[in-house]
Amino acid sequence: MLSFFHCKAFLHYLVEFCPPHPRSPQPVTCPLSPVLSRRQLLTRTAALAATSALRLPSLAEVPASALAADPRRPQYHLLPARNWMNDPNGPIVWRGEYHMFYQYNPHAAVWGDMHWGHAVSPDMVRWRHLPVALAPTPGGPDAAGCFTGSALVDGDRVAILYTGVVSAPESHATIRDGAHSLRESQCLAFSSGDLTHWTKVPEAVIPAPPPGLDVTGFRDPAPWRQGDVWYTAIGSGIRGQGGAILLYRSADLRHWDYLHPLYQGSASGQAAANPADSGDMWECPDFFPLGDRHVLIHSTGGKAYWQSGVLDTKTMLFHTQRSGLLDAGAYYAPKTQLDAHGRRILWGWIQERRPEAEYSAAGWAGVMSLPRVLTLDARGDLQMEVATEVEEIRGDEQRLRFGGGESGLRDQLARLEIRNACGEIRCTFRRGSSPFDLALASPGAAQPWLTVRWDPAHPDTIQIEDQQLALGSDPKAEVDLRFYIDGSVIECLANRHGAFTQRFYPKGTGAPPIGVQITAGLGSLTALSLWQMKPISPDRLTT
Ligand code: DQQ
Repeated sequence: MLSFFHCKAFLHYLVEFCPPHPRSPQPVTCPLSPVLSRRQLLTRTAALAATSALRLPSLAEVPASALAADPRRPQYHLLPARNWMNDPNGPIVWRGEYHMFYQYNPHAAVWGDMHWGHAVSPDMVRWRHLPVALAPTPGGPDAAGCFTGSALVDGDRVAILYTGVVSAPESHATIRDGAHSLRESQCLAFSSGDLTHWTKVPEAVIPAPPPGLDVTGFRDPAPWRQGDVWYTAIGSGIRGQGGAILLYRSADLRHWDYLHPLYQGSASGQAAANPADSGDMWECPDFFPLGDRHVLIHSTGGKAYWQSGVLDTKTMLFHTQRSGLLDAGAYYAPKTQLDAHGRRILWGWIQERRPEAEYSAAGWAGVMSLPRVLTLDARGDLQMEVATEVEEIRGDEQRLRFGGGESGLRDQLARLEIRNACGEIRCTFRRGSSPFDLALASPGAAQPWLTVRWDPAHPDTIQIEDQQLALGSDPKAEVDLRFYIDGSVIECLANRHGAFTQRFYPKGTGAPPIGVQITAGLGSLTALSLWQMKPISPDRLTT
């Protein structure tokens, strides 16, 4: 029988890709939430499956030596040793260590056959892979996949609440996106010790969406404890009414009562085969207190959003006050945790931005973002900065020295570079009366990898690539840009408010050096430093 991941693996044989833009080609697929051509793919797949002469392409593993030599594989971000990863699942602190789980396909570098990958770290930076934590159980409520969920510490054990999926006829399916017909339910598993052995509760603990609610999806539970009570948010949508986060309550994690939507969006009015594409299904919720407010995160339409506001603990309704985009680039399905110091840490899935045929052939796809510490500013807008733990893998600093005039600065700038596409750059400039233009580029490359433009006509925003991002509420403050460059990823944060994650795919067998070009506004520059970053594993495989 043709399994789903086999179908996915040969879809690239079926699709005529447009020649990719060298910096940011459009994604071709994205799990349960893209998809420029799902219908088209489905039609072609079905047509091919009906052809008896059809032969599957070989799914031969890319050798570890090739993965280790791939200059596009990040060196200080977490990613599995091979194959596909997507959403972060259940990051927690347990017995003094950080455990990260993530959506993982152990068989191919394409989405499908979802398992929970598992890694452990002393500091959220250096990781060691552990065996797969959850795999589908034949005949069980997760027989067709262990989708996204959360881990929580429950006394002397850890529980995972996650979405199990089974194949179902369309009339019973909660995922009907033109390519899949799956029924979702919420499942529970427990572990203790080193968290490498998990015992599943055999039946789903929330077997179906609330009766009478015509949902557009029902997945990705995000539980929290309030006093003696467990609550969980579940990503959903109500047909004709828009995306929604459903709220449940439980005393023991096993028996759950549906309360009401914690928060509801409005109908997009758009037709899409997959409601997660149009914004009519909200995936991967996360809900937590931050400062004196609460924050709700959800993902839909290929982007992740935040809202801050007030949770009325009597009605258990969330009243939103401020909202925004979490990251305007390749960043989806984020999830948070409390770290060992009580900071709220955000993790996100950095998606690929090259055609599936390319990442499938490379043998790896998807990267975990660096840990970002969340806070709220005085207005209630979300702020984020990369956790200071990441500074521990910095090498020597190369710093621009001021005092030699503009030509002196230009000479120095031309010499500063990150080698091997593995480093961090920090830069600050004054908001003056003329524009500031910065690009990250490699010598001889036709185009820069990332462009940033600040224009005094719009002093409270900054343009990164084609996105205009808010800089926060203090108009006098200098602009502080931080770039984390790693193989084929650049995580960029502007004044802790605007975030943009870029993918770039240099050709060739070596990672290029990357330098900073400032084509306008050199006189407003106040500081520039570069650090080479130390790889977290000797062979790009994260051991
Ligand atoms: N990915 C998971 C779903 C989730 C989606 C499946 C978001 O649970 O809604 O891999 O990327």
